[in-house]
Amino acid sequence: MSRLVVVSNRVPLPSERGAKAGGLAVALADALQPGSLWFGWSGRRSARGGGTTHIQRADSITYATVDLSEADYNSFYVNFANGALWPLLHFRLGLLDFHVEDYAGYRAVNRQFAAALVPLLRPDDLIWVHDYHLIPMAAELRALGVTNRIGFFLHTPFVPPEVFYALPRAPDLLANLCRYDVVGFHTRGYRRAFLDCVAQGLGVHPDSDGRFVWSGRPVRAIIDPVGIDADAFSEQAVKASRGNDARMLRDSLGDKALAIGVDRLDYSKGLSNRFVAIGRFFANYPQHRKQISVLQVAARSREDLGAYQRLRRELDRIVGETNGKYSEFDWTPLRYMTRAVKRDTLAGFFRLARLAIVTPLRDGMNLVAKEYVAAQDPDDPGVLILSRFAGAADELPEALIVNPYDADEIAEAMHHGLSMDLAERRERWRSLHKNVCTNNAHRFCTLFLTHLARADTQPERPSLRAIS
Ligand code: GDG
Repeated sequence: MSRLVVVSNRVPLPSERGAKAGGLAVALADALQPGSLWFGWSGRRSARGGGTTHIQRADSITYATVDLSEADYNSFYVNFANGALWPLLHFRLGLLDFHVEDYAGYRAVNRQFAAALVPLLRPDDLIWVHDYHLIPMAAELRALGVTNRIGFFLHTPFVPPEVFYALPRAPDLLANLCRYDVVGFHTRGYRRAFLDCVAQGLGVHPDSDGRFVWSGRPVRAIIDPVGIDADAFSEQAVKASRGNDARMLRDSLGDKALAIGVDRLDYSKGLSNRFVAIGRFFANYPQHRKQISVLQVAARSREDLGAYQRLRRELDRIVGETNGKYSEFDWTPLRYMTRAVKRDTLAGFFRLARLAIVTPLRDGMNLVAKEYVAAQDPDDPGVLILSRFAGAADELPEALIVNPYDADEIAEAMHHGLSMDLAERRERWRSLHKNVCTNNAHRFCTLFLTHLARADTQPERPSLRAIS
């Protein structure tokens, strides 16, 4: 059997796990069989940058990491990946801040990563690269003579040509993305957008299965929604709901219900709009005042970027206004924290919550929606309010689907969710839960790796040339 080599920007080192267990580590846990290798950035900045590869082993998995220099960290990670690509891929052209030297830095770090990875590779390794930071990895590995099968999964949305081509150097980036054997997206819509960009920008016409030939190699674009380990999360939620943190939260609520939001503090997550909608809810439905508190956990992220600093100030302001307007001496409508919470504690909080408010303006998938469903008590489940612009909405239509820009609609969904009878809550939850259990982390990894293992690496075949 081939060895799996995972490549991602941040490597979740065993020594660092805890409060920040990210979605990627959870989604890939199943695929990482003993013997696998995980390669990427150490999270450290050092004067010499990526000169040395640090190797750690835990549970028969090898973690290989490199540092970044301060200059590379700024151009690759802060400025291009998160200051240009992230807003672009979330339809936020107004926030796109492109500088050609940052793109050069992005390309250079991908080249450094490829050079550090090559000595660790074996001829039959399957290489699985993750996310927008590392789009040029395959091209850089190929330039160094790597002939292995290489796949890429994009965790964000992909955008249609009229948005994508606003990015200077977009054709170069897209041509690099087409150097993989398999390119995976969460939804049909994202794959469609990618194939439209390929057709429009590269003049190549993919077939109805998402296959085409680029640079002499067959490429296949697939739909593979990311999932969670629903059973494990559910167990964690049951256990944590009996633990200390859940008890303290329950005691602090008294007889009031809980609504919960959990997101990285990111403008894509729609937190400003959500907070305005929560104010609207208490204005439009005064009968719920003092009956429910909303807890928003918004772990700080990417604090080096101005857009994130501005967002944080804006959220502080809206929370202050909302609480100033509606609080009573014995009741706070909106509890807001910008520190991360431990994963098992979160699972317990999800189980306590009567409502989850998951309203990103755009989101590749959104795992919180799936975690909330997995954490519920089947006999008395809560209600999920979900943005139509999260990839998860494609799979979870039995949630209360809302337009995250419409404060009245979110307020109405909160009222609807709180008024919903037990029979309807159970019926909706059963369908949601079935989906979360079926489209789980195991299926996500197996589907991708099956496609990758079967990828046709032969140079251009006549049948494919005819359609390109
Ligand atoms: C990207 C895409 C796509 C959140 N706060 C805390 C915490 N979390 C955990 C959640 C969840 C994960 O982090 C966040 O996953 P999301 O999917 O919601 O969002 P992104 O971080 O933006 O992830 C997204 C995902 O990749 C996977 O493909 O779904 O669309 O943007 O697991 O529970 N975990 C802990 N403390 C926190 O305070 N421990």
